[in-house]
This record gives sequence, structure tokens and C-alpha cells, in this order.
Amino acid sequence: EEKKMEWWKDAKFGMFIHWGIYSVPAGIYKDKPVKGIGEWIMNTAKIPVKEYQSYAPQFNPDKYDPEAWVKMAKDAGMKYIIITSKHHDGFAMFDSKVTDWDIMDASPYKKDILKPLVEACKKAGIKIGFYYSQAQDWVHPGGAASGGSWDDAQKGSFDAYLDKISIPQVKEILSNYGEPDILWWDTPQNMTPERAAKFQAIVKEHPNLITNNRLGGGINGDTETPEQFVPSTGFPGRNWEACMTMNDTWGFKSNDQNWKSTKTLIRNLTDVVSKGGNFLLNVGPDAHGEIPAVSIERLAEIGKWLKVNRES
Ligand code: FUL
Repeated sequence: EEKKMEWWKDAKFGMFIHWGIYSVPAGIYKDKPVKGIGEWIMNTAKIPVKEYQSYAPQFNPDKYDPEAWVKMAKDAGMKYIIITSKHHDGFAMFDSKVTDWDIMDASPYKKDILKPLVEACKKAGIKIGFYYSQAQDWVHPGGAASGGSWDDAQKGSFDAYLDKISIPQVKEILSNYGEPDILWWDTPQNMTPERAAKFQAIVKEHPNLITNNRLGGGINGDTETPEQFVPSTGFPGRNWEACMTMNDTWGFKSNDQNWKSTKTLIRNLTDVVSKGGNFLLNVGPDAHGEIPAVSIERLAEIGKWLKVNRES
């Protein structure tokens, strides 16, 4: 077993954070609820690029308290945090030099979201990972779009998008915050072996970096990623991590109140861990930077349970 996986295998439990511009519409477009997961609202409702970009001036998370989030995760018994550095809407939650569609230029907040979270994690001994949507990008021209593009502004060369936006941004997140522990790829649409190789070359420069199996182009990565279910058996010979939401969305939706009970979440956690996997449980902060109170409550209850029942 690879040395870099040791902490990860011991960790068992982590926090997924889906946070971005989609927390502004929060599941509502033109006064109507949009079905499906909140972070997909732009695609699901086919919101034009310019119109979607007009949400960014409303993204000013005055309540963002990364130290409190890290404490919440730690008290819940979580050992690592993975946050969306850029989701499919292409918005960089960090200071990116290769685009204006980022927290510095497009939002009034104008402060790097990742930096203080990384610092808080370091202080608390919590590992940090970045989710990065390498292929799907519904705002930068040429980025892939599931179901096809819906706005002329999205048209362009996928390879030019990879070379000018995606690859440079991956370099940014891997070099501007010390060495992150995890890089979490997603939805490898149109990822050929040739394209994936460009990303893999960067990964190789970070020998302790753990990557998942969603880069594409035939690259396996270090972990399998069953999503929204607990597999009936594990993945023999492979490390795996089941990711799951507490309600029915990853990104914040004001109208999703379909919360799993703490009991269900603890059952899922123990089910996953008993089968040799890690459990990556999601929270979706709102546009102010507040994690829903219902999520906070469940995290605290899970932490209480683990305090009594976890093998140390
Ligand atoms: C999926 C994404 O498309 C969702 O938005 C979410 O990020 C989930 C964890 O992975 O494939």
C-alpha cells in the first residue's frame, strides 16, 4: 500500500463542501423552483451565461467563518475537508490569474475563499482537499457541458479551454496553498487519454497528492467514488470513498428540506466504514457563508455518537 494513503485510510470520515455562485439562486430561477441538484441550476434551467454571471455581485459571504467550519468538521469526527474550488459553473472560489470569473474580480467579496480554510485546517490538523471540475465549465468558452451548450458564449475549442483555463487553474490550486492533500476531479466529459495525460503530468509533480477516479482518459487515480449510495460490497484492491448529501442537493437550495435523519447518516457512516471505505458527507453553505442549521445539528450529533463509539 502506498505511503501517501495511510492517513486517508485511517481518516474514515470527511466533509465535502459544495459552495459557489449557485448558492445565490439557491434552487430558484425566475421565481420558479428548478428541479434537481442546486449546483446544476445553470444547466438545468439553461440560464444564459451573462444572466448567470449577474448572480456573482450578490455573492458576498459576510458570515464565512472557516475556523468555525473546521471546528464543526473536527467535532463531528471528520479528519479531512474537500471544498469546491471550481464547480461546473466555472467560477473560481480562489484568486485565479487566468480569468475574471473568480472571487477576486467578479464578486464584491474579493478575498480568496480557499486560503483561510487551508490555514484553519492546518492549525487544526485537518487534511484539505480541492474539488476541481476539469472538463465541465459552462461559462468559459470551450468548456464541456453535459447535454450540450445552450448559449453561443459557451462555444469554443475544448483543448484551448483546457490549455488556457483548466490546466493553469489546476497549477494554481496545487501551488498557491502549500501542498493540498487531495485533488477531487469530476465528470470527465470529453477527456481522452491525451488530454488526461496533461493533467496527470501535473499530479505527478505532487507525490503526496491523493486523486480520485474521475480524471478520465483511462486514469484510475487513487480512490473509487460511489456517489449517493453505499455499495453492497467494497471495491476489492481499491481505496474508496462514498460521497453523500444530507438532503437531496450538494449546492445550497433554499427549498430542499428532505433531510436524512442523524440515525440514517450514522448507519451510512458505519456501513461504509465496515466495508472498508471512507464517508464523505456534504454540506452546502448559503450565499452568506452559513451552513444550514439542520446540517450543523446533524454534524454535532454524529460527533457525539462517534465520541462514544469510535475505535481510536
Ligand atoms: C457530480 C457532480 O456533477 C455534482 O454536481 C456533484 O459535484 C457530485 C459530487 O459529483 O458528478
